[in-house]
Amino acid sequence: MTLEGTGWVDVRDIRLAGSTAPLQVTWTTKTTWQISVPLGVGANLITLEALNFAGEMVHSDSITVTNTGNIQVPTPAMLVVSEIYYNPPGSVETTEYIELMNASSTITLDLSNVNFAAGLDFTFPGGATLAPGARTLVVKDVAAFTTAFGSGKPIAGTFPAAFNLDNGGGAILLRRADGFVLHSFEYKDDPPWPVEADGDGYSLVLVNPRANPDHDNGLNWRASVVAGGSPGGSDSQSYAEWKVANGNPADDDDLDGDGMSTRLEYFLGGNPALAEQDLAPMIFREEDGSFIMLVARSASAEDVMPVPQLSTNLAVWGDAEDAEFLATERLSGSPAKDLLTFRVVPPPGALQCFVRFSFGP
Ligand SMILES: [Ca+2]
Ligand SMILES: [Ca+2]
Ligand SMILES: [Ca+2]
Ligand SMILES: [Ca+2]
Repeated sequence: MTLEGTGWVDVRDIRLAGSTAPLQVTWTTKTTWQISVPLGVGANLITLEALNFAGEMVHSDSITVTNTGNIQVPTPAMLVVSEIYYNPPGSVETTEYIELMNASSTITLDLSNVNFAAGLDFTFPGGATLAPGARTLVVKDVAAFTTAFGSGKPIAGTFPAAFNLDNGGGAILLRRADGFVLHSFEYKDDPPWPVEADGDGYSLVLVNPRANPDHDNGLNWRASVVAGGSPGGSDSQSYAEWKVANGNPADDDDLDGDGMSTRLEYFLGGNPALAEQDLAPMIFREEDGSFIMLVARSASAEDVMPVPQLSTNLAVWGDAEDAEFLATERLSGSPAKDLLTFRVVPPPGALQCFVRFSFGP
């Protein structure tokens, strides 16, 4: 929403109370200004503070605005960092990008003054919005990006001139205009994060972006399906789309008799019409009694996640809360899939212990 005001001579910056970052002010004449402020749904108490040239607060004023539309300020679950291309091949890394996604299916997000801070310094302009399901990009270099990925991508802006996404991993801090932290995490280039994104030309892609994934957990990231990733779009395939492409078998069918249901074939990267005995998860017992559990995950599958489970009696099963995610490794062949490795340690004093995977969302 745009607010207008007059006066306030000797005013250098205007900010929202509680924020240290100034708003973008448009001076329409010498004494009148316009600013765009983000709005949540319902009543919004907006307090503006004016700073003079010495950085001192010289004026403060409040107004209550009621937002009855379906545009609102982002929450961490709604606005996600969906893709990071931090290490393009070669020594010239001008095709780097970072992608944000509106994970909501109904709400348009107000990106006014949403900003990356620390390292990557970028602020979305006042009035910027992101439609439900849409994505937006901040890129290193528009010309190099367009040469690599084509034109027509939703580019919001560029990195600061000297900035590159660190090839050794780095901190990402995404904040709202009011200073609220949407996401603060560190992407990594070492296991269990996908190492294919570290120099093999793949991007990091957030898994299950609509499920409010913890951005700090490497299990919630994968390498892109193809090198270069999918800037501005998605490289995943919904279960419904995949089923249609595979003759629309029923969810629980096992037409090829390999022990994997239709839904499991989707998740594991299998073919529902081809018996693949090697699709089954593998479990080994180490000398110290811990279990090493391996399972494939289709790179393009969504809305499902492997969860190691544990039982001491085969009757009651629970998630193995302390399961350690060790590694992900891209397997050869098509479709693209990754082999995930976990370690599960039996509970102390357990006389016997059993493990399995569940594939819940
Ligand atoms: Ca880089
Ligand atoms: Ca993408
Ligand atoms: Ca099957
Ligand atoms: Ca199969």
